[in-house]
Amino acid sequence: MITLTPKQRKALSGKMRAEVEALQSTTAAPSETGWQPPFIGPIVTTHAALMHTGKVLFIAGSTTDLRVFEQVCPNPGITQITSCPADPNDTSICPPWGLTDSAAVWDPVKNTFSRPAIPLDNSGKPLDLFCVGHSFLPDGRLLAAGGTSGYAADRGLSSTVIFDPMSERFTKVASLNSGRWYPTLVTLASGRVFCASGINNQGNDVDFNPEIFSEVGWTSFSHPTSKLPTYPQLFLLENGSIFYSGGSFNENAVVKARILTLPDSFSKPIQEVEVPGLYADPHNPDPDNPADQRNHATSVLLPPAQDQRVMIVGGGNRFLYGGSTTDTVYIVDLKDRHPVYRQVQSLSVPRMHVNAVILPNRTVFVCNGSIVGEDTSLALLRAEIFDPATNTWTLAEAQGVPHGYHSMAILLPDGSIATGGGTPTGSCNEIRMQIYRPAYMSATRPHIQEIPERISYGGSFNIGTTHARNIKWVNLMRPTAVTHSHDMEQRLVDLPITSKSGSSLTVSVTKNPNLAPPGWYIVTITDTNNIPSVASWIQLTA
Ligand SMILES: [Cu+2]
Repeated sequence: MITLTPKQRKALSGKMRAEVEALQSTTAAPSETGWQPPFIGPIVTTHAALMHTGKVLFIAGSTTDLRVFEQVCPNPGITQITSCPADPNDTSICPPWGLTDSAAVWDPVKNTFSRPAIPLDNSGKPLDLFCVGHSFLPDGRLLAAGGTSGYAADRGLSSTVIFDPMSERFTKVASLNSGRWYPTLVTLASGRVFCASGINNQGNDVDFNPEIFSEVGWTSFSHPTSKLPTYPQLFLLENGSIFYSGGSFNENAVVKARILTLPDSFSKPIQEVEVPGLYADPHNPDPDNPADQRNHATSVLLPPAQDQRVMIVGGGNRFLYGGSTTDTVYIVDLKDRHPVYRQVQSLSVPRMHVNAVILPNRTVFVCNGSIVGEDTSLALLRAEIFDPATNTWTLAEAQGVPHGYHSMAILLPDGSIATGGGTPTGSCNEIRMQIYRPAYMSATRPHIQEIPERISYGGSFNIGTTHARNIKWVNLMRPTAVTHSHDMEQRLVDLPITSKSGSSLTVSVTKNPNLAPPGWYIVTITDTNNIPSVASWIQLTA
């Protein structure tokens, strides 16, 4: 962990000032690569999910109870490229009206927004979808469970909604058995969805009895897990177990990283095995030590998913707003008989409220966050790119907009990354967004000319491409569903190439739905220069 002196902090922000000012300038033009000029998004993008229509669902809900203020953060010199409705009287989707209590659908190609209606609660008010958990169902609809029922104590909603990307509508389905504020959802091999943690209806404790969503609604396990923190960073493993990486929302002084194995019946206990190596003092994790707390660290199943390596990056101590942070990075190989976290190269600076995005060239892009809690003056940090083949980081350019607590970053089908969100110290809503275009976007890219719409487990299929001879990887990538530094969905599964001709590749699909749960994916091909194609959508079914 690095502790910065005030002088170091000043030097750090000074070093990047020119770069950031250039980025924020009204005269900044879009460029082929790097961060693009900021633009105004539709709402504060606390939650984001890439749908198989190519559009992105954003959910704000009340987002930290700022609804009465609708306060927008200062945004110097931004380029406003939001499309507003043709009818000048219709301001419903144009900021600064209605930034919260809402959701929005963004078309990243046209840069237009629409606003889906939120289902109502029993008293006729829109459900507050702030702090739901979300993951995809096999048909591509997004399941979103829990949320906010009040702030007097932070109380969890039990309602569950489904967003259909085709009709772009929410519908209400069977509620959870418990209120859950800050739960994590994991889509399982069966297409059912596991839900853990979240603060209950009374706001007095986390509900530690996980539930599973199926065709009959939610069913609870009768035995509790250990006291998993809120928004536990969970990953489905190839054997069907679930890994808790140690990353979470807010305070976690009790429960260390572990593997949870679900029983074959709801009445049996969930088995838990601790994964050591992450804590300075394994017997006594320190709530004031960011390296022990990992508050708003980010965790990622490194590409390809077949390697079963999870990386945890940065994070803070128990304080959201002013918390000290760590630059340390650890990786665990979950194929080992007795997996242990091992330290790898650190970030260039400590940071929390970070996001990690798997790129189609099999690197991981890390951005957002601040060196201290939600301090925006220490938030205009360089992005950093991790190469899992060498376990090393490369620095990218600094961001022009601070995105701290309640921010997001997602991969778009063209290979760029969209960032947005943030509610610095609860004082305003950051509605600027920014796109990062990795270096590969200016290269000559391979193209997918032909690909099936649907594939199944254990089969093989052909991809038509004139670049077939130069393709080294075919990637099956699950689209993102991210909030609070944790993407509950993204993973990159290798599709091994079994044969090549001049104009086509044949690849095989894993037999194991734990490795790639049923649902919609994007497929990309990467050439021998590490240049990936634009993505094509495909549905993986049983
Ligand atoms: Cu939050």
